[in-house]
Amino acid sequence: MGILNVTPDSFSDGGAFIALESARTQALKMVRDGAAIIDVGGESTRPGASAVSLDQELQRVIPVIEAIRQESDVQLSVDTSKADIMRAAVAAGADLINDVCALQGAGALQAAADTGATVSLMHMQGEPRTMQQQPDYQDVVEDVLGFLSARIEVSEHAGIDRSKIWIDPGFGFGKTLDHNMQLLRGLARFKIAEVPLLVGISRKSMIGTLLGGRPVEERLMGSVGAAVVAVERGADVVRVHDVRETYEALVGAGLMERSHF
Ligand code: 7PM
Repeated sequence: MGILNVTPDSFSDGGAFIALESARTQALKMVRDGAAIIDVGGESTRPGASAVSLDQELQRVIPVIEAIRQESDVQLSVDTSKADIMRAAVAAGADLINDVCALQGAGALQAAADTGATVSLMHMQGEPRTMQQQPDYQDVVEDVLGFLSARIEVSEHAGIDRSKIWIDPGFGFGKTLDHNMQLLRGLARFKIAEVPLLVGISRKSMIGTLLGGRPVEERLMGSVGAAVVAVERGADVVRVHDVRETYEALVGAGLMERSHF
């Protein structure tokens, strides 16, 4: 899964057309590089980010989904927690709803169920603005697994078929480095029958910290290493910025079922 950020900080301030054109080009490159899914996000989930209005998020995300859908059969994912964005994105051609709030937002469960799309349920402790202040667990693997199991049940109860549910432990979302490493070591615990496991570690601060405080642009090899070990331990999908490098490493490790080359 290649990450496509369509927040304004991702593109030069050249107006709406240039932003759309740049997003489209970037998405199609990720497809050529081996991505099976493109995750389109218009609301920044980073700690301390300012909230994006519904209209802003719609204007950023929907044209990009439509433009990619016109030119490629790649699976499209929308990274959102808002019910209205979910409905509009699926109508525009999205196949997957990637919700870091696990459908706990207002109307999200019903919206996701109504669309018939696949959903990815992620664990987060707290909320983005404050989640890194005091992360606390009894046993991070069991606590996160318990949350995800409960959200699977709630989702099924709302009418989402189990075959359309993915889970994600949410690396970095209300977790210390130690919590993240326990999750990575214990990743195999998240293999729940028939539920695909998604993992996002790419360029995250856990990689920077492990490498002695590397800035985000120097986290490529650490991120690729984490992606390879995550797949070896059972991840079905890895959400990454560096598609080509990650894809090649997974092929080299013998972890890709079918090579794209
Ligand atoms: C700052 C902090 C910027 C965190 C960006 C992020 C995930 C996700 C994100 C994930 C799923 C990032 C994150 N992370 N969706 N969206 N899983 N399913 O590093 O781990 O991209 S945003």
